[in-house]
Amino acid sequence: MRFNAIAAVALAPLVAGHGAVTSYTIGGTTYPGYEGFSPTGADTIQFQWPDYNPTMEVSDPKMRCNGGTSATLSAPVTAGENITAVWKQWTHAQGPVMVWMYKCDGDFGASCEGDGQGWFKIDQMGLFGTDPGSEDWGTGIVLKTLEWSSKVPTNLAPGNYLIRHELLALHQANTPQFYAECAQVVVSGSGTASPPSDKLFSIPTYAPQDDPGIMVDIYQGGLTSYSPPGGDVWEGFE
Ligand SMILES: *[C@@H]1O[C@H](CO)[C@@H](O)[C@H](O)[C@H]1NC(C)=O
Ligand SMILES: [Cu+2]
Repeated sequence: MRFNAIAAVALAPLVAGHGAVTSYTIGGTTYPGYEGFSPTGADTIQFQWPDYNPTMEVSDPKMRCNGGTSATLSAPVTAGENITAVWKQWTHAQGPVMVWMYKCDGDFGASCEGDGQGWFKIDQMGLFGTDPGSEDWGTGIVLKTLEWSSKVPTNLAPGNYLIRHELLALHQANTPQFYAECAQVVVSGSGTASPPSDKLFSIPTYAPQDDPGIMVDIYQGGLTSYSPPGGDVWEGFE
């Protein structure tokens, strides 16, 4: 949202309108995400976070999982299967969708909060048309369909992983808004692959704040192509 005087009148409902991943579907089974303002301690696969406010700085600790650090549940997924994130509502149609994973050292919990340079992209979509003022963006698809489906790399090594869905809203010039949530999944399969170090990033601060994919005015300067911050997807074959 633009926090101008008119919007401020209706601030609370607008902020709630940003939405979050409220459930995940894997292999025909639905797992609970987090709806915000739920009673604390709800059983979810998603890290529970404190508020719906956008994260504005790529270095903000809330970048990682919107301030959440743990969940009581996890969902099983076989490498090569898709994970579909479902939003109850979403507001903005300009900006990329980025989906990241992180391999835990062992168990979920305090030792698996996403520390260090361990995050890799499994899926992303930025601008797929030529008019950045249009809804031809990954987040434009989320606006219309309220879901995003991503394939877990077929040869990804089994283990406990976090999956992080990140919507970067770019509708306001040079004022990026990040919305990210993390969930716990247990990957099975016979894969042995792990991403090479050039595909691994730390979150927060996977890119500088002045990255052209972050600090951008999509309405000026004849922008016709766009690269999401944080590099390419790891296809899973290395
Ligand atoms: C699975 O995810 C990929 C992206 O990783 C997507 O292209 C494909 O459409 C998805 N399949 C289904 C059935 O949703
Ligand atoms: Cu907004």
